[in-house]
Amino acid sequence: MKLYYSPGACSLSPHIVLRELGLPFEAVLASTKTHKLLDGTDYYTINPKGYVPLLELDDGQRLSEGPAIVQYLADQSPAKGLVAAAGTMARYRQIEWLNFISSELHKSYSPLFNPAMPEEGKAVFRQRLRGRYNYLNEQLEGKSFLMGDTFTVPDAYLFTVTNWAPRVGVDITDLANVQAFMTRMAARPAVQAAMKTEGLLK
Ligand SMILES: N[C@@H](CCC(=O)N[C@@H](CS)C(=O)NCC(=O)O)C(=O)O
Repeated sequence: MKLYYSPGACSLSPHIVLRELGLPFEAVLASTKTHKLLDGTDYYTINPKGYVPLLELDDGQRLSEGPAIVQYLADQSPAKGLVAAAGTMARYRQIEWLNFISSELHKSYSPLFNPAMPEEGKAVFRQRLRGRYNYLNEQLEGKSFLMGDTFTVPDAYLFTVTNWAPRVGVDITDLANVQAFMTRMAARPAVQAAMKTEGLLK
């Protein structure tokens, strides 16, 4: 498999999942700034949406959208327990989290990276994010991960987007449960390996 990624972008989530699962893959840099691969290939010819992540399977099929990719990957190695079985309530809880992170967090961060967004607009999204993190902080009370004691795919996504907070002025340093979650995640060998590959850690 190939994972098209850009350093520190939301593609870090499936990157972490691939490493947690120990699946063989090639990480292919597709810069979100240039939309070009290192060999000059126009990334739009690979993914017409132009964004990462994109997973290319060994048979050439391509799968986009982070929440779909992480579920696909985790379903390849069900014994690892990174996603619950299809049809169970636990699976719907994981989808519920993935959708929350995608629509309520990820896409509220996106305008904060957009130089065309005026400061007043950014303030609205910072405030919205703060509200969502207050909720998350309550949800993480007494839990190590979103689903309880064990790491599952939404945790990789939550870690990935929350890592952006200090870069874009979202102050959540006082939210103890969120901070403990981030520290716990950052200590995982798979997270460190993914971050090293992306040049985010030495
Ligand atoms: N709906 C997509 C959104 C992916 C997305 O926003 N990717 C960003 C990086 S975090 C990107 O590649 N932006 C560059 C672009 O849109 O051209 C998903 O959930 O996978």
